[in-house]
Amino acid sequence: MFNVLRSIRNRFLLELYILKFRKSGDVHPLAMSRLLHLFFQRGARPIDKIAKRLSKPKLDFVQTGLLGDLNEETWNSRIQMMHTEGYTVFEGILNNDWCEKFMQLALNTPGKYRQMDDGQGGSLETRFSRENPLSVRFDYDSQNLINEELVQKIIADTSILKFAQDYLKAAPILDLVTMWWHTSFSKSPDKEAAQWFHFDMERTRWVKFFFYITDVDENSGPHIFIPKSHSVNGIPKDLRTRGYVRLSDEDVLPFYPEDTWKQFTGKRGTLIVEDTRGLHKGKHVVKGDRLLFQLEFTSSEFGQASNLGRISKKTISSDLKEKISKFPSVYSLIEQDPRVTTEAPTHK
Ligand SMILES: O=C(O)CCC(=O)C(=O)O
Ligand SMILES: [Fe+2]
Repeated sequence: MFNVLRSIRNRFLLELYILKFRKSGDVHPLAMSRLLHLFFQRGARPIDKIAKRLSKPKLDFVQTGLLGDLNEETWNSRIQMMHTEGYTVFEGILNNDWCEKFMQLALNTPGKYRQMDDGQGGSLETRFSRENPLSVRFDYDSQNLINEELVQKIIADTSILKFAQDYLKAAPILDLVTMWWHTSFSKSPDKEAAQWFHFDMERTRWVKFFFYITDVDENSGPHIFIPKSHSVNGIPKDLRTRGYVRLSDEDVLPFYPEDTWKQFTGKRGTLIVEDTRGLHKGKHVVKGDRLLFQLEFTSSEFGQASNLGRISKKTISSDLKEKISKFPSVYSLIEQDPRVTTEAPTHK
């Protein structure tokens, strides 16, 4: 009885937050935890309904750029695969030159070692050392990435924007630009480093683009996804009711045997597009390391607060400037200096 009342209260408050968001664009700080509660109780169906209510009409993107070679049939079958399986993989999306440039960027840009489950690691801003890493994970801040020409080329790429849009069935909003290393520092998988199974649930609907910048084999920490686990009843209630926690392989095995898991080994330049509402993790690195660049697009800012940082007037490329003026809502989570948009970005 108490649980029923709690669920009704949660649903009611969530509805209030949604109304306020639609009116003012303000996201309540508890929006994400209310969404999570709804998901734990009822699965993804009601979340999808909210996503549909919050989504904005599609934008007119030209399909040229990194994914531009795909013909219509292949494009549609890839979008279809996203819907049925929850992922799709493209090889050779970034050429060697781009991967080299990303590598130089990673070695020259400061970031932070992440504190691990045992409390080790964690650092002030520093450079990453491939020879002597100090933790199992090293993260870069989006503020430092979005001012780079290379990154600006990718976030201005309309084939990527169109792919996100076609999957989301709504205008996309860029809400994550990140890059990180996984290393062999630890002997066992680390929860903090997302090396245990989990689902993401910070918004109502989103899609992630993972770009491998190093060659990834089965020892260097391939990304792992469980196909179809993104679907409306893909995460069984038994697992959902544990909350927003990391799950061990043993927790997951009764529902999804290991031979159903998809392990993505691949050359540098490989792109994995994935709906991380499904179960996923980065495999523990046994040998070597893995550098990954990632973008996320969402159909609504409702959920976890997000700010990608500021692009300075000095560093913005003319291409990105043009895209921001043409599609301000896609870049509404980036601050510009000064504003290059002609109209205020929408926040809904
Ligand atoms: O590092 C990985 O492969 C997992 C990353 C992850 O959980 C995420 O990006 O949501
Ligand atoms: Fe994740």
